Amino acid sequence: MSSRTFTEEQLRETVSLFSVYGDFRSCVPFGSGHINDTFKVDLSLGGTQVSYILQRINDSIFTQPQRVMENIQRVTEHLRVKLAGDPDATRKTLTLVYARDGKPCARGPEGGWWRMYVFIQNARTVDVIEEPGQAYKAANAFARFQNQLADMPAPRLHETIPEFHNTVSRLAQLDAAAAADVCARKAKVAAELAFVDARRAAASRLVDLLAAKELPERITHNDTKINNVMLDDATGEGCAVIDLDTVMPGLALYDFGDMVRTSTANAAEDERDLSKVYSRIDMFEALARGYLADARFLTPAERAQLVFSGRLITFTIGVRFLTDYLAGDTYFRTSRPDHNLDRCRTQFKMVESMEAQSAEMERIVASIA
Ligand code: ADP
Ligand code: GN1
Ligand code: MG
Repeated sequence: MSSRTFTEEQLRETVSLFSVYGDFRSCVPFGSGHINDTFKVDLSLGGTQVSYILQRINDSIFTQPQRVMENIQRVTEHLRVKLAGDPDATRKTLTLVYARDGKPCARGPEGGWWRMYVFIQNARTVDVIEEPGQAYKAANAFARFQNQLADMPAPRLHETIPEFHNTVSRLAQLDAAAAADVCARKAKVAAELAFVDARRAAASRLVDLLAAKELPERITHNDTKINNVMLDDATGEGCAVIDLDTVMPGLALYDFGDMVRTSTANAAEDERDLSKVYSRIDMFEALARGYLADARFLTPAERAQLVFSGRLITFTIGVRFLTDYLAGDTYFRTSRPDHNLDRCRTQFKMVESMEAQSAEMERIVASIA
């Protein structure tokens, strides 16, 4: 998927659908997410600048945006109650800005579904981790998030994308894309397909343990990449966990695994020089310490799969990039030819790096009380 473009008039009209006040100053693309169209909106109110995040929900991926918004409303409200009395509450969770008709999202002039959040000031996201302290703090924030959601009242949250992390289903999607080979790219990815074939046997481990009730279902974030947590400019602490589209029932292990994938990576997800791509053990140690400091709810069965979950999620996301490459780049936003193939290759290089370090990673997890 390449980026959509919107006219300034469309963006101004979209902003005016929400309950915000002030003179329009600007609305510019923001962040580096692969899924939604994200903008920073600046308004001037009595001489003060007020800022918001405006997002067009990707409704080819989230085919029922209302269900996504129902989940997000329930989750942000639950977090707001948990943070009651905290003077920093609006920086510690996303705050939805409702549309003028009272709904949590609005239909824009071009027909898409849009939502708005208060812009979290004095904090930033990073695409590649910079130092181990950041890994500790990010993991700590995601563990706190899982803790805060542990007692969400019924009903069960909607599954906004069914079988999202199910590696077995993801492999079936890859096989279908390879068989169809709509862009005649299969020959070019023979090495990547062989890499996948050599690892199929382990694909069902977590889904089997879940089906056997040996692993518990929890409310999880499901997209814990490092740029989905805001880090405070002053303290570096993880303040708000963002990108709540896939908060739904899942495995805590998938969240930990995706942190290992992104927070231990030495290079960007789309780095072309694979000699720069590997998983850093110092980052892994900091991440595991930060996560386990707060994720005290983990059962022994979950702890036993922490290291494996890093490899599994990295493999699965590599499989998803490869599938999208074969299918003609319809899912993830791309900005150059072969972008998804480059991303697939970094993931598989990360898997190899984690395989080589798995004994050391297990030793680290075992050493943490
Ligand atoms: P995507 O699903 O496309 O990844 P995100 O919700 O993660 O979209 O938003 C993209 C980027 O926008 C984030 O990585 C972050 O940098 C920025 N962002 C999102 N929400 C906020 C917010 N409330 N305040 C400040 N920045 C935000
Ligand atoms: C997408 O939305 P974003 O960019 O944070 C994707 C994740 C992938 C990630 C890979 C809804 O995350 O599952 O792990 O790209 N989100 C969705 O970078 O598919
Ligand atoms: Mg994101």
